[in-house]
Amino acid sequence: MEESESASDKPRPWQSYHTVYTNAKAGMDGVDKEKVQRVVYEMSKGSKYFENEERKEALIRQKIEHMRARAAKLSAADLSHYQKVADKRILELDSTRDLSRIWLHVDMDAFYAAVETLSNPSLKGKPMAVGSMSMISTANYEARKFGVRAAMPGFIARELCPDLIFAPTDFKKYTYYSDLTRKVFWDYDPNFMAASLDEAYLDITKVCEERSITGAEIAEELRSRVHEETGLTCSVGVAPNRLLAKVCSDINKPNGQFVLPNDRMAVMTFISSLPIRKIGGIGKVTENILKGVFGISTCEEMLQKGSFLCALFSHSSSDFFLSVGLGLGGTDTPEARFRKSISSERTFSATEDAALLYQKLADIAEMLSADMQKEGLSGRTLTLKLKTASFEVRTRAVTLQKYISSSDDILKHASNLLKAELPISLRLIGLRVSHFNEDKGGVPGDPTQKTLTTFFKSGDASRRTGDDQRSLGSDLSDLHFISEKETAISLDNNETCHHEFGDPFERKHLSDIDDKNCISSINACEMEKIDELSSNKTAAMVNTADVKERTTKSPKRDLSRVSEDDSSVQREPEDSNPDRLNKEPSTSGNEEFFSLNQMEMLFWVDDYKCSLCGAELPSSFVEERQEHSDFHLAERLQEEES
Ligand code: TTP
Ligand code: MG
Repeated sequence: MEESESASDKPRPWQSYHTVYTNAKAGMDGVDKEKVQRVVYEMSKGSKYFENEERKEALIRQKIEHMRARAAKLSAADLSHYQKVADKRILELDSTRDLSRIWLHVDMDAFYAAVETLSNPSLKGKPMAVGSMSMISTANYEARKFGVRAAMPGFIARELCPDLIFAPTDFKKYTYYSDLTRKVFWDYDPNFMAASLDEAYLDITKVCEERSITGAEIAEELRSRVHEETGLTCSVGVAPNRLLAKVCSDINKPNGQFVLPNDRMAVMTFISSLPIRKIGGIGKVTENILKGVFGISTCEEMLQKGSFLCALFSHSSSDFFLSVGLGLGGTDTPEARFRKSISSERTFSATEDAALLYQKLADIAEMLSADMQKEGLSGRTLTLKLKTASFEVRTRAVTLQKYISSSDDILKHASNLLKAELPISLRLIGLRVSHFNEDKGGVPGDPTQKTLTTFFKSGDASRRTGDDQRSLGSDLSDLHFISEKETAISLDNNETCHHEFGDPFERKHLSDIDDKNCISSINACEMEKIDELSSNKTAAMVNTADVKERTTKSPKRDLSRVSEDDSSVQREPEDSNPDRLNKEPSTSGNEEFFSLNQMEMLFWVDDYKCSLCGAELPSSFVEERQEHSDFHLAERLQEEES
């Protein structure tokens, strides 16, 4: 089945080429990692992705050396001082432990692939992936045995598994099944937090109490109800906080569950041997640095090396590391936030076929309209976003005299905007509606339960595939320890993000729910102003679809003004948007977790585009996003050091 690697003395450059594709996802335990590494190496050699990976590796090595040197300079007196600091902090953090809640994390198994198999049972038992030759969204467990996994380019996947069957993405179908699962979740926690189409966090404390039933029983019941309603299986983790619940849901995947009791001892035992990489927010850079400099590979070792962590990292970063060592995580239910815009967009292979572009526009208008109607929203400003074949990003906005929400209305105005740009070759079209009718929802100050629940039901739900991406959600993971500055992210209304979600432990360090929440709120404030960056840098690095592609930067064009009878059409001003990030001094200790200054700040615009460089990664590409923020972190560290 495999080519022999007989000549052991032959150079094996791929061995040091560590991509996300070699990181294990559920069902990939027995995978021949070296083969995957070699295939990925051979097939991506010379690409931008490859160059970037090499650069990252070099930066990480440099950082490790630098930190080792700093650690070596610590005197015995320094270390004894920092040991006291660490001991005190561990006690303080431990005293914040909340064991009163029971959190459940549910994650559908091979979600898109399972839905495709449901509608085409002949796929059962065969290795299959959803997506295309440029990118796959997920693979079933049969394909994973070959090393095929989500976010891998299809051409690499086919090389790994020649019999791989590709199923095209059918986003509508996934949304339909996702909605069915959410109806079940609703019964257990009406305020459940959807982290993506196939993932949610439920606070089951109340239902356990009311029914005098254990978390494990609820998990069993919920899984079988999801199966009854959808024909699909899911896996569940139950734990005293969200961070742990998420780790737990992966343990017995697929179609399994794992329960961590609400008991300090049990948590500490669980966490003691847990590899740090299992924690959302700890990506490759952090993992390599902690391992390379301090020899930390398990969560427990964070506590053992507390003195070094306190000596060499910022207060916020060391707090985060120590809290991981203690198995602390979010237990609160974040408050509702209200949207100020709603958007939908789609990425596709570049085309200049106008009919095709109009068809895409019509599809997006329909998706957007459906989302708006679900939430009872109507708005007056319609923004068209285009990304050209050369990665230039343009936005055109029209402010109408009446509020719209129907797909016909949206399409009519969007078509006018698009028409003015033709002929054009595009790879992305997006539509956003803002300037909502305040009587119809999305109104700050009108926190009805319905709105609240709707927000959590749909607001966090990222729609993600290689081809279809819609807004909301984000990830700032792994950037936390780069900043020592007491700065915070400020929203247009002078709120800071961290005021919204009071959990110091799951915030930016975790790529799961809290990031999504935070960014939902960022999105709510329309902090989306990255066109300039993206137009010039989108071609860069991580988008796996770009592995084979060579792109050229194109200068921004001077965008003309268009006008329309009942509306004004304008290029969105680049510097007058009040909804951007501002630097604000933070006001509480916990806010340090957000302490990233404006340039260091990374978030995912419209749920898929890196705010720093414009590279595209949908929210479900958790590890890839991790890698991506790692890259920026490394870049930043290099700057600091030079
Ligand atoms: P995941 O829950 O990460 O993956 P999965 O459900 O396919 O497999 P499992 O949970 O059993 O490990 O993602 C859910 C869906 O999101 C997935 O079916 C397809 C989509 N997705 C992408 O589009 N791109 C990605 O990179 C990932 C990871 C997922
Ligand atoms: Mg899943």
